[in-house]
Amino acid sequence: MISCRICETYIAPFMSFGKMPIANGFLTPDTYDSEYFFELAVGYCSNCQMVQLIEQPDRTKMFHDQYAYYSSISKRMREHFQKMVADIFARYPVSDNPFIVEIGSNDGILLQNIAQKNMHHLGVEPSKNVAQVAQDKGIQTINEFFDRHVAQNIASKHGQADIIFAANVMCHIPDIHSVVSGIKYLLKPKGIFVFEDPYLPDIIDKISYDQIYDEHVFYFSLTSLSHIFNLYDLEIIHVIPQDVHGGSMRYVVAQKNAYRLSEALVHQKQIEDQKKLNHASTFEQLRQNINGSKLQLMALLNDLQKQTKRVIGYGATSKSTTVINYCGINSHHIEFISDTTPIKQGKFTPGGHIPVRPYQAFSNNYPDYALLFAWNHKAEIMANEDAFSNSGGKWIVYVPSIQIF
Ligand code: DWN
Ligand code: SAH
Repeated sequence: MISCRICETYIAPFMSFGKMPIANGFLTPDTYDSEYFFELAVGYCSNCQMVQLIEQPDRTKMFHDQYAYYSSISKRMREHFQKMVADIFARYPVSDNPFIVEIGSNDGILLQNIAQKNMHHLGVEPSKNVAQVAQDKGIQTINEFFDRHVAQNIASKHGQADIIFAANVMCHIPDIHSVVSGIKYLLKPKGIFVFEDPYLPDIIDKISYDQIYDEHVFYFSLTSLSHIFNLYDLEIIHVIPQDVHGGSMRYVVAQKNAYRLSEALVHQKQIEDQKKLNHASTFEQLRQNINGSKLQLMALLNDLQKQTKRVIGYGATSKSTTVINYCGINSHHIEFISDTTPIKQGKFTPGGHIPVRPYQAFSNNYPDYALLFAWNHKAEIMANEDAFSNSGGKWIVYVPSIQIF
């Protein structure tokens, strides 16, 4: 049992995935002995409905100077953030000399679209190596974990912000009270806070349980988020569903009563109310579905192993750490995982210790099957991989169900 990070109600886990390593903790054999593990388990709060990890490793174990996720690796995501910035500026015109902040700015994938306009901006990014990439592009970035204290420092140095962006980072920060109170402080009276994160109903519907790993301490819904913003006199004024990262929601937040609430928001709330996100049966069903997905995937991989088929993994994602360790996938099932990120190449996956190799290891010697761990980038990857399919190669996906194509 833990107490809810939002409202302190007691929470029991509805599912445990067993011992799990750090999702982005790619390693070399000399450090296998000191590899860190924790129990990956999730629960939901019966009061405020926030779904959350029972235990999360210390943030310095996850975000440091060797952080393995470089956002700009995906062309599709670069285009996504370019369009996001354009859409937000079109819908919410800013004053003459605006100040734009981004929390979790990584390698500058989003802020580069602001810096190009010569606008006053600031990224807040604790992982030094990715922050450095942004700084090298001329993007103003401070190497800090955002919280209330950092927000106050930013406001005293730069003034309040017109827009605060945050993509795939709000769900990473356990002290959400400090973050939301910092946002309240930093935002101008008519400013907006725009953020997006994986959406709980998508995870439930698609059984995309691999979104559950150390970095993701929260699994948001409109209902659970409304509760926390309300405590700080902020409100969600608009939502726009996104098809990136397997189903995300973009939320626009403002000071209470500063803007009219959108029809899309009212509509989404109605949809969510039918999802029974406060029922134990919803999460018991999810637990059973996750277990079923594991059994089917392992039956397939064991069968292919018996047939001595060559199988490789495609994309050494954070998500794959949950699948590999929960299902018990090892280097007998999967020869190696192909990944385009230099920092991951030549290393071994967390826990499962499957080799990670450059893309050429795949393209120079096509396997019989490729297990698509980067299933959220399926459209982008399929557009590039005709030659593999034409060679007779087959894809395996496991979200929303186990399929071979
Ligand atoms: O929330 C988070 C999201 C935004 O990014 C973070 N906590 C960590 C990370 O999660 P992830 O690692 O699951 O993200 P991706 O975007 O699914 O990772 C894709 C991986 O696949 C990268 O390592 C790059 C690789 N890749 C590849 O080898 N070939 C990707 C593409 C598109 C490709 O063509
Ligand atoms: N926004 C990018 C990166 C998402 S990965 C994208 O959508 O692609 C999550 C990022 O949040 C990492 O770069 C990590 O270092 C950063 N992060 C983690 N905790 C943070 C905190 N407290 N404040 C700011 N950034 C944080």
